[in-house]
Amino acid sequence: MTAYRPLDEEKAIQIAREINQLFPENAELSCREIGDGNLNLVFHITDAANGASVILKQALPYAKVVGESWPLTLDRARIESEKLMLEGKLAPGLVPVVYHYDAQLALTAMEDLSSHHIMRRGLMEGTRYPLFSEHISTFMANTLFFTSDLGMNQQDKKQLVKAFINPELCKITEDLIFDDPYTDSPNNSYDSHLEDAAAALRTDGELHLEIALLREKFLTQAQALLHGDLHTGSIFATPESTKVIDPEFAFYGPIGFDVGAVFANLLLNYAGQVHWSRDEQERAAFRTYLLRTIEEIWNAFDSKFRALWDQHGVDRMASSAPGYRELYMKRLLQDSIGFAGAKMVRRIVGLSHVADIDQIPDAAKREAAQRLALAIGTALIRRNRKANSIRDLLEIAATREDV
Ligand code: SR1
Ligand code: MG
Repeated sequence: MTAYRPLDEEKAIQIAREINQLFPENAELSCREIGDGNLNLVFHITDAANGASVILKQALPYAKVVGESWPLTLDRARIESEKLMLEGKLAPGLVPVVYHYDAQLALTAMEDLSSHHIMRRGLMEGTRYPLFSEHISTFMANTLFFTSDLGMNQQDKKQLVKAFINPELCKITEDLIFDDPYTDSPNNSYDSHLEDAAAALRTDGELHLEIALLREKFLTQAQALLHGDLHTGSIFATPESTKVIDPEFAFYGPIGFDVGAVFANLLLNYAGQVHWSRDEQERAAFRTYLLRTIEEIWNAFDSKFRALWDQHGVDRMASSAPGYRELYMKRLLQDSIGFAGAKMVRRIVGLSHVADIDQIPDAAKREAAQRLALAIGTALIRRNRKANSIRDLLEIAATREDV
């Protein structure tokens, strides 16, 4: 049995050679560590002779973004590889293929997606993804419906809940999204020009009530097996293709948390367009594109989820009780809007930000983007339980002004 050790590039090549049939026996392999996320090592291994390549992703026993003082379970590598394989069955073509999982090394070998770009980067460069709403709505409808009590055997579901218990990574979310931004936490991090806005978050009782209710949902509602961290940095895309990666935060939680993550990250890019667009005309056009994408995602998700319910629903009461489905879908929308708001706020004042905003070099423009993101985020949180339609979210975004 191989004991756990963090790999370097040389050892990663050795491991890749041992994986059945990935490369010819005497292949000359080269390797680069390319991980730019918060938690893991990622090795890109290539065989220049035939263009074959693979990604090896290894969990570190601590959060890389903070250092060894923040220990973190290696079990997240198992969760990630099992979730990727399940997603591959439920949403074929929308996730990388897993070739191999090594429990001792906390390592997953998977399809290299170098032909794609991280969607967050693409949006920052002004790339449009015309098929994204179609793809991500299918990904979410299929993975969420078929792991919920609506779409799978309810005893088997309880076994899945057990297999995907993920307390340490859930705790990160509980702290970083549903607590720290609303208190004077040492985890928080924000530019000093935002001190007034950060202070206001700490004393806003109305906001705290909504966050407490969203937090309760996150803590208690085992509605479906979530991706758990579905931001645009967890999505590889081209205009024709979408691949969702990085489900190490997977656990049984409220469906709106995944849907809201997608909305939040499109809206964070919307706020960042104060810098990323060349002029006002381009900014208005790109923002319109982003809002249209959100609307398309919700509408497609809503109709695909309902269609799956019609064709594959397993819960007699849920399918027959008058008004139940309308109420269920309305609550999903409201949750998605609330979670989207909470996710926007954490990316401005909490630990771990987004490049769409943080990489704006001009301080005045960065501040404008941050304030716009906070204005949209807090308004979404306030509106969530009162929302009736995706147009509530669109109206909130479109009527908040750049400052
Ligand atoms: C300490 S981990 C910080 C963040 O990175 C991940 O992508 C999650 O979003 C988490 O909250
Ligand atoms: Mg991640």
